[in-house]
Amino acid sequence: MKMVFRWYGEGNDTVTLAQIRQIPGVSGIVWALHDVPAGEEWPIEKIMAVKKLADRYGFNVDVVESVNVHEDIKLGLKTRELYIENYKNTITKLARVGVKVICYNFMPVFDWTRTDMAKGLADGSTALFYENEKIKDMDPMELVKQIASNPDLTMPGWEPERLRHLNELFEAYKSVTDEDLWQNLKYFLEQIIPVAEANAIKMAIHPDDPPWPVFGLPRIITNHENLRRLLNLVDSPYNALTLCSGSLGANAENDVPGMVREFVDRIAFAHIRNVRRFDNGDFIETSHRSADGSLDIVEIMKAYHEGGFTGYVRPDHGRHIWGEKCRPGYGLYDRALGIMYLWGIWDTLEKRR
Ligand code: DNO
Repeated sequence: MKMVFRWYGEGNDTVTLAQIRQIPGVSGIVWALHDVPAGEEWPIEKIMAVKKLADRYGFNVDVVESVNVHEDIKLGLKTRELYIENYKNTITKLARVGVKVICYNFMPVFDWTRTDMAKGLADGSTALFYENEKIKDMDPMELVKQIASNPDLTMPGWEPERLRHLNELFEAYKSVTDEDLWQNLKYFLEQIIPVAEANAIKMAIHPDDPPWPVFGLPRIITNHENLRRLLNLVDSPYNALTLCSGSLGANAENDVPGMVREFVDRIAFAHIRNVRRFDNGDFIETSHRSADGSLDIVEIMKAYHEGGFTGYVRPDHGRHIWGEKCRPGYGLYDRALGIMYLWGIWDTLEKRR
């Protein structure tokens, strides 16, 4: 496996490349042009600038997370043609700096959703939390207002640009069923996968987080059967997965090691994190350690190892520990601890081989 670390860019992240370089075994940064709105073509100069910076620290830029998909594509509107064209051009440009994997998602309107960015854990740290009842009763506009009024709450995927047209978007999605969303995803993939293939870039879809509908919006990348369906929409190794253990694992019915075993050849990118699930459907993100959460991270790593996984891995969200002020879930310390846990498991498995 190739270990990589998500980095939001200079001036946009509390973690520095100099710090990341001191985490053992990290070969690349997972990056994006966070200031380019979804649907627009990425400017080559900006892409080159990230590459130049990464080179200075000896990091590869193989994995991009994310090139966001414009809502018109998900909604299947006529205007999608322009945005698909832009997407294709971005893929081609990313190939010029050696990108190998593009992570994206197909969640309507919102990306990942939580109700509390800093819920206290018993050890005094804080972590991202999802409270089922709260979401059920919540007007999404309320959540958006909270986020807009508190810069510390910024979550990727909840960019102001995306949220500006929220009412219209909700209106537009009213008539979109799960099946429509599948059709729109198929249409998108049929157009972009040949371009990805020609550029040797794997398109790795991220599962929906949490893996169930929120605010009445459809969500389809949620379980084993649907991952299988996704891979069959376009049967190419370039139509691949970002298998996120924490997203899928929020639903106790999802057998994450089983998914890894079945799909390992089509997983381009592994997001690894643990979550503790509660009986009422709430969940909180924990340290990576198996004993701390509901997911057996050792078993998940074993499944990757047995499958001969050679793709990219990143520690996913971490807790906020040792007083660190950082983007929710994206501090330095707990993700670095997570990496050492993952390496510990992996190196032991390697030695036993
Ligand atoms: C959350 C991330 C997601 C992910 C997107 C992929 O921390 O895992 O925001 O980047 O869903 O497009």
